Amino acid sequence: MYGIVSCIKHRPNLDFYYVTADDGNGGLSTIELESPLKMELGEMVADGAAAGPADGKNALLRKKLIEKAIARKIESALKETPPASGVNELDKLNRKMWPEITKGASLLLKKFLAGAPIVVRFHNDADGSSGAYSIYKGLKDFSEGNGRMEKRINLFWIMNRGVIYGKEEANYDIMLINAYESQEKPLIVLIDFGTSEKSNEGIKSIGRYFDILWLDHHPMTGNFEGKSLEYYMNPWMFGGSSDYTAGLLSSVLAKSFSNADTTIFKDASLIGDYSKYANPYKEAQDLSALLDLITSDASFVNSGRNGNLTPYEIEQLLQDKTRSSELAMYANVRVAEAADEAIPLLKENNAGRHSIYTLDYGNVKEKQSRYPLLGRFSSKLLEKLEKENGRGCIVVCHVGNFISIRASRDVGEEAGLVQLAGALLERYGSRIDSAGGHKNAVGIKLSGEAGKNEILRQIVAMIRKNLAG
Ligand SMILES: [Mn+2]
Repeated sequence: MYGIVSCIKHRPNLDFYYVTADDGNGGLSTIELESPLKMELGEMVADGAAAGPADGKNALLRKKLIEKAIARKIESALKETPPASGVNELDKLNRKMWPEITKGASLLLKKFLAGAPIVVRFHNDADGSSGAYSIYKGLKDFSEGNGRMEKRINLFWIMNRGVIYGKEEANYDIMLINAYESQEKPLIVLIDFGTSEKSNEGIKSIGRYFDILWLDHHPMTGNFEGKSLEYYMNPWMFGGSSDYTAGLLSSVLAKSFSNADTTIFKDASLIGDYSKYANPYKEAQDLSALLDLITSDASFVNSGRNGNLTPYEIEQLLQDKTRSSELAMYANVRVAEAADEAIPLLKENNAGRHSIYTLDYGNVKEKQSRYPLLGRFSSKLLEKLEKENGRGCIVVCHVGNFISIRASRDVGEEAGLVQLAGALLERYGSRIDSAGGHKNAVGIKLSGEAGKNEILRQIVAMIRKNLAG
């Protein structure tokens, strides 16, 4: 067996190496080793020791052989057809997206096998975390018998608070991979990130350092530059909609190269995002509530160490059946209580056949916990009002710098929520950090609380106008 040094982590005393090794029989593995000997990228390694220089004709030949072995391994892993979903519309979409999905999967596997640094960033909600977990399960299944996937030090999972990939996020990710030298360009996977123009700067600054695999399902509006990336995929490009969640997309991608069972995560993502494809059964509902809780406030899982959440931690939590069902129950109860408390505090505005309810969430929220986050709470409140009133409506909740708008399924389009986000940005651009979402859900982050009331009044006025027209 021989391999080549494909990635190096430089450390003060002992460098850390990834070696992509070919056993000559079509078997391929990515081995990690520490060595006091200085090795170079592309250097040949046999039995754990340097076995030849990295330069010259031989090195090139070896590199080609390994590349071929990687390509062979990917080809044999990729499935011919998408997994059957049981829903006609989804099967159709999956078939249309399949070439893009398998192209994305090939890229992911190539980086993974070549030991390149990989950063997976996901939105902190049930959808985003389901997506990240599905990718994790897929890679774990794929690397079965190939050891240590969980401990791989150059595979980073980062929960992202929000749906913007800005300069700050970009700088952080560049810093993460700075200690590495890699034959393959590092990869970043972005899951459930939205299509804000505010991400353009982040995209621009990582282009030199990363290949980008972007899995999303938000409507593609404005001058978002991510959509022209080579590995950008979004059901909207294939006649689908936001109902096809990022968690579902990631799950299909994971299944394109593995036998990982990600079904319940896919289902939790559909429930979490109120997709029309959601199939609400108890286990998936509980998982969705649980993910929502721990992505809002990771201290439920990791005692607040750093506020990050990784698939390893999710996996560990789910193995503890008692703890995870307790937490799911707590999440459900806490959200229901908050919605109950909110009802008497609502202000109602009439808009034709519908009502627009506004709420200062600061009067409801527990100060000591992040849970429930404003967006999730707004969805629950909407659900409760729909049930109580027996008809659709709109809720506008706000706390601090954040405003969250939710519209019932049959009202959102008419209320013009997606266009509303754009109009607000145009009008109050300097006072808004971000605004965007789906036709039934919009989130707005203001740069400060000053002027919030004016913007709230404007939101209500615009929605009323749309509903009257
Ligand atoms: Mn989503």
